[in-house]
Amino acid sequence: MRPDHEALIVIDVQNDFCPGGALAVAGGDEIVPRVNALMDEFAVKVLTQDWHPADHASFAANHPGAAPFSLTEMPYGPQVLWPAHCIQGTHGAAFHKDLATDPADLILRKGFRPAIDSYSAFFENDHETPTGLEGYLKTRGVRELTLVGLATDFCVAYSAIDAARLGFGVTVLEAACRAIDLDGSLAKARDGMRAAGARMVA
Ligand code: VGL
Ligand code: ZN
Repeated sequence: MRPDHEALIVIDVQNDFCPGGALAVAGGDEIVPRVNALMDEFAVKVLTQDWHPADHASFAANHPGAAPFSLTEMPYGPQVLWPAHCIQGTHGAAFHKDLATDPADLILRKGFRPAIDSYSAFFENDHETPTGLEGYLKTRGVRELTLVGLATDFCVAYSAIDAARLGFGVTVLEAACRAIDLDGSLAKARDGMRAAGARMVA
């Protein structure tokens, strides 16, 4: 068992990010057995859940004429417009049925404010509205994080970069992640995570 100052952070292992889902990540479901095994190893474990209202500003359908995967400008910067996904209370927003959720200490929901997206488990996409996860981990004495989940190039990367900036030691276990890879976003995200000081482990 890992010591109490280490936490496993499992990002968005939800139906909509798995094959058949609204924003399916290729092989998203393949990571579930590995993630479940990791849950047995860590004393502290947190699951995150992308959790959007139906009128969320990140959905292309809420921008007349906009195509899914196109870019728009939000008050906080550029934003990809996604197919509607992870709508609160729907099957798509639920965790993959084989993910072991019972062992989790905390399930952190994010992206619930209609006007702002939240890729990172720590800050919304304005990079200043906190989710509260920093306080949760630091008050529990956690200093080292292992990140796994979906998608490597969006929610995992934003979380890893924020965590490193907040002073956590960060390891990203790529074997237990899968990427969307939109226009080279995976290569860019890996460079960004490395530059922020995250340890990338195959
Ligand atoms: C995610 C796009 C939109 C993710 C969430 O979990 O990586 N990506 N919402
Ligand atoms: Zn989302």
